[in-house]
Amino acid sequence: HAADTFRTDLMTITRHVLNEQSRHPESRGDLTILLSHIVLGCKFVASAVNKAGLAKLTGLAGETNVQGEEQKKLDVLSNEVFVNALVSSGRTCVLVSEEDEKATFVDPKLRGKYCVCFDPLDGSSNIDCGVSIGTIFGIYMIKNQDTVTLEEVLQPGKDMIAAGYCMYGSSCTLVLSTGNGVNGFTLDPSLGEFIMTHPDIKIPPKGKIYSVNEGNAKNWDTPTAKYVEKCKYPTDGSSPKSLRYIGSMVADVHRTLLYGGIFLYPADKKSPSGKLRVMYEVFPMSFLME
Ligand code: P6P
Repeated sequence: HAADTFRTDLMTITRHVLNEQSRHPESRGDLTILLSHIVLGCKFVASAVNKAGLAKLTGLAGETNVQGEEQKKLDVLSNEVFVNALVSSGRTCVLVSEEDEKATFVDPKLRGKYCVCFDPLDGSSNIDCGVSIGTIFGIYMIKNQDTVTLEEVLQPGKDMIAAGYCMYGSSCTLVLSTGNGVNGFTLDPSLGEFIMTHPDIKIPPKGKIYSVNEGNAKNWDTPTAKYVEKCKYPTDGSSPKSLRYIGSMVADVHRTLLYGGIFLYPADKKSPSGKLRVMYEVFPMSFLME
């Protein structure tokens, strides 16, 4: 029984990433170092997100906090945390963040061979009501180390080498793939470690849930409207699907990955090219789903 109580062979994200690295003897461990910096960023943001509500109560998140410093909004803070973590890893050369108008070209002295596209805090409009939010990231290997240009972050999604998200919800869950399966890790705050809780995640082949913002129905094109109608009024005698829509992509995708079904944000009259951003929402989530 004691063995059950104190399991010490826990698989942590650090051990998992190192195991993955050992599958590539030629690897110098650059991706391992990069991922460890991203993991640290996630731990920091998890802590800040969990305190955000309380900070408001204690007046820390007003215009200025007790030290008279202007209290940063969570998405601004998260962006600074990830930019600093990625730059200081010494393994990146160009960064694209949802929070920044322009790409960040890393100082040549600190440059590495990876490009990272990320949304530091996706769904941040949901923060104040405590709905799950998350960080989404996608990683490319630079194609031309000598002249780093924007082209490096405009690579096709199929060239992405790793992607993941960290969901800040009832628990802090990090889902990661470096191209060899998808694994989920849950932060144990008492250890400060992400423990593998969802090994080798595979989306169930069939699902009973559809996830779409029905409020956009007026703007849908006919094929979309017909598809959603079929979810609600199946013509093959199957039971209608359930609608679950959180409005935070990380939470909607995470539920879909674990429970199955479909998450869709179709292009419509209001957003003719769709709403979700290709570089740091669609490509990373597609990488994980695929
Ligand atoms: P809507 C959040 O702002 C976001 O980018 C995604 O996280 C989410 O899936 C989507 O927008 C929600 O959009 O129009 O349904 O509120």
